[in-house]
Amino acid sequence: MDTVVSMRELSVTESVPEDVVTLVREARQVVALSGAGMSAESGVPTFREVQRGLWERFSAEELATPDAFEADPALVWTWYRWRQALIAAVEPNPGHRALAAWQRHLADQGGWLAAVTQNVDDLHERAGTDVLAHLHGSITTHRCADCQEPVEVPAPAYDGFTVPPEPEQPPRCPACQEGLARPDVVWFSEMLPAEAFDAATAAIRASDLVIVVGTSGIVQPAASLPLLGLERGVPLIEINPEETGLTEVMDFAIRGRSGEVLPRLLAAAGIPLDRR
Ligand code: BJW
Ligand code: ZN
Repeated sequence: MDTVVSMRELSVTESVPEDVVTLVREARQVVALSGAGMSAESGVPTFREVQRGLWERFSAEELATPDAFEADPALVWTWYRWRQALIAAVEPNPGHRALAAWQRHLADQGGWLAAVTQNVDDLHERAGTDVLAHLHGSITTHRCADCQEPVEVPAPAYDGFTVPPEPEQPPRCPACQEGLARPDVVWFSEMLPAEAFDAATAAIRASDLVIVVGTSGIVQPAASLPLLGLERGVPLIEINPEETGLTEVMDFAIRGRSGEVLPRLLAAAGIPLDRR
């Protein structure tokens, strides 16, 4: 396959090659698709890491499902409350800030950068990025698992770094008095929010560069989004320390951490990083 042969895998220790720098410098309509690796350097664990404490026997795939919540609501609820507290306690990293700077730079030039994230955290926003689509929802808002009405839930009382010793029951929905509150995220087997997914596909269809950062590229349908760019011949660049399910369709794969690679790439392309 041509794409495999032409894909260039680059180590972060090499200087960023001129053809990647040129793509970044000349792009005007960019889609950045981010995954958990984007927030890893902020201290948010990815889904592939071994978990600690109450959840050490479970993989993320076993907890992020409607069946898991039904079987043990307190276990799943407390996992999300702990992650919510952790996210509130950490800061955006240089990768998040570089993407925000790139978005501002392109807007100044009459272009755009559409941030499409699978992450349920708000670290892109806290770095100053206007996020087009949260494909898998948000960990900070809640809704009723039965009637789907929004449920107001106070911020968790944990410090964000200590795993709670005991599982805690989710509150009941005040609207129907029946269902349990759940995080407003997308679990396996659930549909993605149509508005977010449609916005992401429209952005990719209008883009002239797609950059895929910190995702294993195996969870569908998000992992298929870059293929819409591929169909149109849009250049695809991956930033990830590891090979992913999307590597073989990439034009360039830069092997390194997003918090290091993104600032270097933008600096090499002459995009100012430090306006905030
Ligand atoms: C760094 C780094 C650093 C580390 N810098 N990088 C077609 C075929 C087969 C299966 C399916 C299919 N279509 C649908 C499915 C089923 C399923 C699916 O895809 N399963 C796969 C496992 C195969 N998809 C769904 O169920 C979706 N719904 C759906 O399709 O509905 C219609 C339908 C239903 C049923 C059947 C058919 C159709 C919903 C998917 C929802 C995913 N939800 C989660 C949880 C969200 C809430 C929460 O946060 O808890 O979303 S699961 C989890 O995976 C989370 C993530 O957003 C998502 C993606 O993970 P991500 O971001 O890629 O993270 P990791 O941990 O996997 O990878 C981290 C990467 O970072 C690694 O590559 C590291 O190397 C890298 N990294 N440090 C840069 N410093
Ligand atoms: Zn309800």
